[in-house]
Amino acid sequence: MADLQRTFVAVKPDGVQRGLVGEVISRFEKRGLKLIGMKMLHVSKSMAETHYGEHKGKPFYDGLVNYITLSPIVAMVWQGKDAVLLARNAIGATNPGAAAPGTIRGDLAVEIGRNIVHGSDSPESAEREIKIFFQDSELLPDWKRTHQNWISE
Ligand code: IDP
Ligand code: MG
Repeated sequence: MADLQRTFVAVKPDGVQRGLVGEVISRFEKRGLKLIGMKMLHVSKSMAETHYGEHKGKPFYDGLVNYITLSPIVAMVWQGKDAVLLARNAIGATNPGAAAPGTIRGDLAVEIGRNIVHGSDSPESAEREIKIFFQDSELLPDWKRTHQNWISE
């Protein structure tokens, strides 16, 4: 399948603290994406700086690195047709105030600095981000879902 993609999704420290891990996972499961890797970890400052390198120099950068390292996250890799766009749409706009109802941020968050969840913004970002958080051996891209044919033709 040409458009089979992986995307990196993380429940950020606020989402974990607020008990929203299950809620976030549930939305992706129900949508039909396939979970191929998951772990809980405490992000180090250097991992945070690598992951958010594109934002270095912006006014919110120091606060962002602090936020993501405050307490554990749950890191996940989801696979499916157009997984990157599907996940971004399900997550909603960066600023929860502008996020549509029905999206994770639009339903569960109020502030840009506490927006619960991360999702890769392109297939290239996804591959880069997955490598920061997972070894290849920690991913199970080939497990068979018995109802796969009822999700994709
Ligand atoms: P994204 O998470 O929707 O891809 P980005 O623009 O890549 O949004 O920003 C990364 C993260 O940085 C956001 O999810 C949010 O946590 C934080 N962030 C972005 N802009 C601001 C801001 O203006 N103030 C505080 N935090 C911000
Ligand atoms: Mg981003």
